Amino acid sequence: MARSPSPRPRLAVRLGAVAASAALATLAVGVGALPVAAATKPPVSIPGKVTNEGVGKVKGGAVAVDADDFSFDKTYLKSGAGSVSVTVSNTGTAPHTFTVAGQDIDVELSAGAEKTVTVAVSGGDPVVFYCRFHRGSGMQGAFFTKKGAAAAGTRTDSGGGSYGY
Ligand SMILES: [Cu+2]
Repeated sequence: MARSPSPRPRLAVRLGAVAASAALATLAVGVGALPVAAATKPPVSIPGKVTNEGVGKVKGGAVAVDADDFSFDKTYLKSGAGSVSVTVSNTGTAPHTFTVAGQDIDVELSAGAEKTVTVAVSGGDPVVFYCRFHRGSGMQGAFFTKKGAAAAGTRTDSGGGSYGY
């Protein structure tokens, strides 16, 4: 690469530093003024911790979901009842799974991999999907047809441990 000699390198550096600190100041003001949690409220409840990356929509019976480190984007997917073709892309660096209990869906994706599965969405309870490796850190989400519904699995069966009733 040819490096063009700048007549005033020091000035350029100084201007850059000023611009950067101005940008940082603007960012700080923005963060202080806006409550982050107001962005997306979970439309349905599912058991356990959920890292909420927002609400998406199934269009024409299909949707794309990113499996990232360590959440699904989007996390909640509004859908009509029926079969949904879900293309899952691992955009993270860790391996992830896309798993739906009770539907025999459990695909593993290495970093950069993409797989398509078909999920059956009913008009009733939300259909929960999760990553087997990182569910405990909030890597799960759900398809839903109605806001305000609660997943059947809201009972305490997700941890795999004994609660000793
Ligand atoms: Cu994962």
